[in-house]
Amino acid sequence: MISTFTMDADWLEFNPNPSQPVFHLPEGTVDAHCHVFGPGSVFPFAPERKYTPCDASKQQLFALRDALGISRNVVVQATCHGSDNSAMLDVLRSANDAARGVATVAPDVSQGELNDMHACGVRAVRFNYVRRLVDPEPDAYYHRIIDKIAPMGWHVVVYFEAADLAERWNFFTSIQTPVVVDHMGCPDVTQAIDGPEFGRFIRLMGEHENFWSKVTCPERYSVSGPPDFNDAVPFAREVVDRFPDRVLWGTDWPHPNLKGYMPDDGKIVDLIPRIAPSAVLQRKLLVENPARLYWEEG
Ligand code: 0GY
Repeated sequence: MISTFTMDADWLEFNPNPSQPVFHLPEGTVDAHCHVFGPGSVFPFAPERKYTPCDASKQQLFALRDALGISRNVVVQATCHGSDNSAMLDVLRSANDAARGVATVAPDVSQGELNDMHACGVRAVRFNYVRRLVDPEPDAYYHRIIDKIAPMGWHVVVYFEAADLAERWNFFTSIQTPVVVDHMGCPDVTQAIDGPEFGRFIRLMGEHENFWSKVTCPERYSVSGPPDFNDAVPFAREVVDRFPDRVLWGTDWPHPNLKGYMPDDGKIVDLIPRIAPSAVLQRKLLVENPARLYWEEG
């Protein structure tokens, strides 16, 4: 039976015709944060999802990759697919080693399932604490998952809102694997960059060398808005300046749950020189760091 889904009435579809970026991405650039949605007729969305998106297929992801000059992708399991990773794994199988995956799994996932995912290119699990997307679980739930994935050399990706970091601090800092923080901890960019909230995130990164940060989504957190996102870009630059060997960049395509504004992915690429101003920083952010975390074994 073919499932059909109707996207949410206020869903903003991704821009199908991104502009050609002015900034030339270095050879080997990794888009370390992107998703696929369905297509729902092939990979049905999860019954427990909190949003129903438009379809965003692997073919469309690969077309964006090639149009922007990106070499490889890290595909993050989207919450609208719950813990059914089929759509994400299908991308990995089609990408011929040019994609890695971040899965969502439950504690009862079997070793056989994990091994199959590893063979496809999965190297991490995501723990999501954003309540408009999921209902977070108690720490014990995530500990059971860590016990299974850590011996495989996988790491943990965490998505949380800045105001929740204090509450999660003890659990996060107990994790022994690398921990990648999505979207630089979702800063409230109306607060001072040297204020207590972003300061807590900087302290997390500074005191715990197993923590990495994606400097993704200035467009998501900006209040001043397009085209320059002048309030949010300095937060990304601060993280790159302080922790150049533990930062990752990504498009966040197809930009789930944005309201009011859908970015042009070519313009997202053009923010990079403002986030990482030198060629050395750009190579670390775009090429060397993601290659080390996602493609090197052992
Ligand atoms: C993102 C952000 C969002 C959604 C998801 O998995 C997801 O549903 O990650 C969001 O709505 O903030 O990382 O793309």
